[in-house]
Amino acid sequence: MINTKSSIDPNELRKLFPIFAKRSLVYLDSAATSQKPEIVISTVKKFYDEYNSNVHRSIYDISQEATEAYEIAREKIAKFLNIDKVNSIIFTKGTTESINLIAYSWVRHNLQKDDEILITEMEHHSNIVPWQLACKDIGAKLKIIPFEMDGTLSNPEKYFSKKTKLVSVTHQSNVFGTINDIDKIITLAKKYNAISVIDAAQSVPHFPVDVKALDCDFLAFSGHKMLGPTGVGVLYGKPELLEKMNPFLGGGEMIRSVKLNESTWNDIPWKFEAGTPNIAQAIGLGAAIDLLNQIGMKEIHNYEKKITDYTINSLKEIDGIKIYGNAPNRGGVITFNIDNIHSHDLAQIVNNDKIAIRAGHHCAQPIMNKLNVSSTARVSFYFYNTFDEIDLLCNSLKKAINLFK
Ligand code: 7TS
Repeated sequence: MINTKSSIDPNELRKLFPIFAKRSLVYLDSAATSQKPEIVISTVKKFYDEYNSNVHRSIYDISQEATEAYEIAREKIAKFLNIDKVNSIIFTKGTTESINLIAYSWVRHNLQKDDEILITEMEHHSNIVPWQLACKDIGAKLKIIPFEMDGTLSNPEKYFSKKTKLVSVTHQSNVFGTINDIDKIITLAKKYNAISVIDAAQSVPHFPVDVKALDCDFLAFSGHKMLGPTGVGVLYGKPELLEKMNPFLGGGEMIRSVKLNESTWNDIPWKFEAGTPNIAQAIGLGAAIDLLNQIGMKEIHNYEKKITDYTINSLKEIDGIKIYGNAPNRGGVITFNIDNIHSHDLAQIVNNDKIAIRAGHHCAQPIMNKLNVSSTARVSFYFYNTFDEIDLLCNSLKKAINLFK
């Protein structure tokens, strides 16, 4: 029997999300993007209703208010990650832009021909392609730590060498749900004098991440996967690295002075925030963090562990199901296929029961290639999912099997 007891009451917490009152929806795709609570929506609306203006530019009241709210959001993020130096938090568009920023502003200025970047075979495309592009420009090599068929990484040290200059690894896989031992990766990076980058897109939203304790060099995540609006994400970088790095995008706000033939740069983090940022979205992300803190990240993680165990047990009862990944330490993402039914057909059929699941390659084609499948179905959770919803999913999947008999 799975213990389903938790301090989280998903039925109560669901009431914070307007979408669940407005439509019948079993939403099992939070790894793609989370739903948005009323407090985030109203915080964004309040910005536009009451103090819409640009930041860091003007002395009139509403501009001061906007600047203060934007910078308070940055402070909330630093605190959430247990980071002392607020200037190490850069607002970006999301994980993808955060990783590209490192590839442009650090890698292209610090790597040389034949140097190596190390990633794993279980990365999202956004933690593969930026490095491929950079390696191509520099003549550097992209090396891969393969995953085992249970969705874990074994013996990563084998792939490090004196040439390894940067290692970038996902904290939690968006396909297998595996929570990787990033402490080990960061320790290895230090041993080999390489820069460590953590793709925390699937971890920061779901369990406590203590960046001070991790002591990684960079960490990237997206606001929209953690109750926040789309269009805002974060890059954490060690200030001593950020200080030395070249800017990413050039334009307004990232400068100290501009002459027609040369310019100098603003302090960090603003050196990396060219142009008008996503102000309302950043402030909305601050509201999301307040709510996550109220609910409790440990509690969220424990609840998601329980619903994940319950789902795996329930899915295993279904004939012809194959679940990919079986890591002992995992989060709320489960990927599977059912014999003779294409994952897109599965997603379509459960959609008729108002159940939203993801089907496809999950922006992780190298994983699909190794599993020898073109696509899979995937369910992923947040604290607003109930055990009843899992029963509805399993009934709907059984209906699909009967349809294809
Ligand atoms: N890294 C991981 C591990 C991810 O899961 C995602 C998005 C990204 C990076 C990119 O985040 P973005 O906000 O910049 O797009 N993952 C997914 C997913 O699994 N389904 O849709 C998006």
